[in-house]
Amino acid sequence: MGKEYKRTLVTCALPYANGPVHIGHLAGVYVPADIYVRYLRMRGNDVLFICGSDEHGVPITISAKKSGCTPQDIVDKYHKIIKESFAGLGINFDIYSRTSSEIHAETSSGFFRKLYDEGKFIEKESEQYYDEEARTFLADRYIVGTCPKCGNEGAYGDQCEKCGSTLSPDELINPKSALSGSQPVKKKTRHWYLPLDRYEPWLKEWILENHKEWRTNVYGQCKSWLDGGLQPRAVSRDLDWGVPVPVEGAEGKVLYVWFDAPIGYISNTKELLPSSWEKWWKSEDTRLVHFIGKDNIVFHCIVFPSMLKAYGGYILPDNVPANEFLNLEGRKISTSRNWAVWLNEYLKDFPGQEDVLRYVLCANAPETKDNDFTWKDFQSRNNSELVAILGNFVNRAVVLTHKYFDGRVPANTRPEPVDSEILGQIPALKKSVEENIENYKFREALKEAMNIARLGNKYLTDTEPWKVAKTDMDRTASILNVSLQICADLAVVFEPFLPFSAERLRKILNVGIDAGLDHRSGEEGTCGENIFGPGECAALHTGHPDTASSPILTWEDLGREDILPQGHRLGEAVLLFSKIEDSTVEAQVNRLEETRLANEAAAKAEEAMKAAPQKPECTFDDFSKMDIRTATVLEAERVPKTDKLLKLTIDTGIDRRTIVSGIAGYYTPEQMLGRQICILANLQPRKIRGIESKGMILMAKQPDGKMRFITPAEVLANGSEVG
Ligand code: B3M
Ligand code: ZN
Repeated sequence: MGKEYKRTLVTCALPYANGPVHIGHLAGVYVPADIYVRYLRMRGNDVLFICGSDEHGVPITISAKKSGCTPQDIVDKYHKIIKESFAGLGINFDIYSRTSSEIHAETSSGFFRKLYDEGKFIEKESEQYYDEEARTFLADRYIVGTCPKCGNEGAYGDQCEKCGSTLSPDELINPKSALSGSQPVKKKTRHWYLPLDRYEPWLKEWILENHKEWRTNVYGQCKSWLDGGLQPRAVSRDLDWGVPVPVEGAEGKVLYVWFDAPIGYISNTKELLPSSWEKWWKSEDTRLVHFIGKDNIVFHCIVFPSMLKAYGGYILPDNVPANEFLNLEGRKISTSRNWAVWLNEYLKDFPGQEDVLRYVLCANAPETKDNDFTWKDFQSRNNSELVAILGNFVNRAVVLTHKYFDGRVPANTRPEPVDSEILGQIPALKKSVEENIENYKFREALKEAMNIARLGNKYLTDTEPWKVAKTDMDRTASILNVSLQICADLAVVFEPFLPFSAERLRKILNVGIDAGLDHRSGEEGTCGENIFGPGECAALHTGHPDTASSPILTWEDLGREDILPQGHRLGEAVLLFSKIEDSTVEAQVNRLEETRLANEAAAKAEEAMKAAPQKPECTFDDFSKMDIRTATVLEAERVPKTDKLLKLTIDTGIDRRTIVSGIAGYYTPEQMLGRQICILANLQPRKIRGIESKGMILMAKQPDGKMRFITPAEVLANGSEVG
């Protein structure tokens, strides 16, 4: 693993607290990070695992406005949901705090103030859109208008979601405030900028020269940003939600969310280890690794490192293993369209099957390219890999040991060459698991771990101890002894990947594990504001077996041929995994189908809601030729042999006349009687189905296609001129 470090600090992207986490987040960031941390700890490393909710930013204020509550209500709700669901999936952060915390406000504003006092910012006045009705500056996302690229009238000031173009508010046609709907005006405002261009030479050396080992997608994105030339980046915003800018006269301004959020890693560490956090962030003996999704690369490889460099005294990330994106059933996961598998819902729908999701998300992790999650694949990996290989092997080995040897590990009385041939393959698989995890290749590492289970399963199938037992109990003893050693290997190797199943397997084998959580050199036993309370920590971290004499396994035991001593008593045989039925998966697929149909209907309705584009301009003279009057319907009847036409007799205030109108699909003759309407009185008369029609009734076509009358708000004199 290159340079020797005394400790490793692992951070995970702070999820926005305006929705639950979904499988895309898990596959991209949290499952690989948890595997990495669990593994490092089992290898005896001193590791700190930091995360928390990212609670600022415009999306949260928009969610609050939409829900008619405060941003604090939104983040309180989702911080709790996210934190509990991470714990539910065994993502064992040492702390999961939040950026609306007091300590974060102090830390991030103190960070800003130091850079401000040392003149590390550029101060610039610029013109921004201001909503005079709402009396607030408008963040880009709060400005809507017509996309100049595709004509989408619901484009935002920063992006058009229809054609994907990145926009600036000035590019929008007919910009409007999303808050009040009014036309925003340009107003001067002062902001602070981090001059990233000044750090370009240093970044080029630090990344492009010294971190060629970074993942291709990460290195490539950094290179294109650097080759493109960096610009000063705003670090403050005109918003009323966020960490206030700690400068006199900056009322109404907050730190830009991407300035304060990464500092959340530091404030969360301070919160957990008040007296020893600095060695984790300021000592060169610490290796810092950021786990993120690819959309966060620039912030973690360019912006945050430049901030740390500007501040001075902080370490920089040794690696940023960003994953690509996970799609769902062939479509991009979308929070706003509810096209996702939400972690909190999964845990409710699949109790006790946390590891199935961990397994599938790791096996399908988008490590080098976007990948796809399908419920069919979820089911088949569970049934044909976890159940049929890992679970089946363990169950057969244990059940047969209970059957023939009273549940105790038998002596290896009749070894044969095939035994050592099988066991001899495990050290190489162990090494491959280690190398792949240490190089952030978790998919490959999982496959190699699974190959140990495949080995065992094939060994049992080939040696058929249930048949051998009929004639040679000594050989049966050896076969089961070997099989149980492999089960013990699995109880160790799957701890990082499938901690729940590994724990269950250790219970079956009646062994413990040293998961290495006690190596942390922070405040001993401090769990801080973390996911597991102090009591739970011990259970999860070491999982002591029920008898003092039972072995406590360590990573180093993996690959040994005598992990379980002869005579060791096993626990009860229980199935590690259960089959997932078609009906279970169909229910999930149906839910997604309902979501898709609902999205389609919503998109259609939204499309329909959009007013038809304006007609070409007309002159005032054109308009003055039209004689629009109020009128009242006196009689109404259907026109025979048509289903669309009504024949109306109306009082126009000028005369009584007949108008034939195509509104029979929307109104009955009875509904028409006595109704006051507006008509175009001087439309040239024409014969419709043999009836002379003089004039036209003015109707408004609705988004649903129905026609509605333009009816005066109060009863007016017939013949009133409309102008
Ligand atoms: N809140 C997550 C995202 O962009 C963002 C990460 C912050 S990490 C400091 O989805
Ligand atoms: Zn567009």
